[in-house]
Amino acid sequence: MSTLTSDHFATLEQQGIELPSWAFGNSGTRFRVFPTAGTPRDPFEKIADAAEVNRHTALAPSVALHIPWDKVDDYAVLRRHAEDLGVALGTINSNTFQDEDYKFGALTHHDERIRRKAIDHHLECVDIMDATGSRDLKIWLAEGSNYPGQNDMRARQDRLQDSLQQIYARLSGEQRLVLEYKFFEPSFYHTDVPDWGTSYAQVAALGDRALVCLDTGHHAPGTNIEFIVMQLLRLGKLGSFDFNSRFYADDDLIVGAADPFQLFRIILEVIRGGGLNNPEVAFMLDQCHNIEDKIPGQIRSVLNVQEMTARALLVDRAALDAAQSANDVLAANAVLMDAFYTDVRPQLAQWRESRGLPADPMAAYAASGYQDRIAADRVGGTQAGWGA
Ligand code: PSV
Ligand code: MN
Repeated sequence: MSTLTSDHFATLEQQGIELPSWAFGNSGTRFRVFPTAGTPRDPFEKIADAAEVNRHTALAPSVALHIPWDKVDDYAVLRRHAEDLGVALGTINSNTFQDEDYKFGALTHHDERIRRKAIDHHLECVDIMDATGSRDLKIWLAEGSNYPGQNDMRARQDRLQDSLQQIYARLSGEQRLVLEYKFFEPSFYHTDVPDWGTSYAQVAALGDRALVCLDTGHHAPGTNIEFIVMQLLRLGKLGSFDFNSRFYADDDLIVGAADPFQLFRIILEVIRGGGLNNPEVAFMLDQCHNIEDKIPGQIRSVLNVQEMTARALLVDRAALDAAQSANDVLAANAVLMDAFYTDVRPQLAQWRESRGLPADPMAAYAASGYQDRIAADRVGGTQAGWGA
């Protein structure tokens, strides 16, 4: 049975996972959005909830914003509010999927007025990054077509590159652009950025500060995601993760819930490729909590990432190398499985306590009374959700 060492704990102590502001708002499927008592009404309340996750875990030092959902009059005030609560404002996500004008595309649109509008939205996002101190602009595009012949796919790639160049040119200093891919939805015939190869080709043509964002829910069933992780790290182009779980499509469920072994394998490749606790590779969640409580949902998520990181750190690299060199297939596989099957939870609980954190953050949150307080306090107003 493997045991976590002080070196492992030193590595785990550095881990930070960015939370999505939208995880704290109401969400649902196209069938129903279920409201929850205490749901934030504005970005200030979303950040307060995110800070609560960090308070119980010390794992979530920053919060990603989505524009226009998280628009405020004064971003300096929002930034101070976050900092007062012990968290930072993180990635700025653009949104070109909820405006009437973008029905047939945004950054790829053949209508120059609409494409200009979409580019300008991204330039506004960079203005916001300047005010929030955010490093990354994350772009996910809901663009594509539903029917063969509907669009000139080639011309759209060219317009996309031109649009991205204009956005990239606006970045300054340490700022970066990360381009997320997704194989389908909302378009079903073709998607303009469907896979890591397309994202890579688009960002490689921009420059060093343009990278790929890998959302774990955005692949066809059976895809070997850890291979993509390996390849992007090898190419120096893995900018960030959107972590979540999927059973069927872009389910946005809790990371590590559907397939903990897949999360373990992904993190193993992150470690192998030098991406763990590497500021160049941002760990973020991109989840929605439709039926479960949102703050505990986020606590569970960051704990799952921590737990699988701990298990991946336990892989005996020397034994693995030896088994691989000897073509000992079963021994090599056994090295991985030994680490994966190690229950690290008791050790992690003890370690948390030694750092003044709750041994069981889920229980500590439940006992904290925070949920009852926000349910009592946040009365009136409009609860945040998709589009608000
Ligand atoms: C698209 O499905 C996506 O993964 C993108 O990251 C969006 O910004 C996010 O979900 C919205 O929930
Ligand atoms: Mn995503």
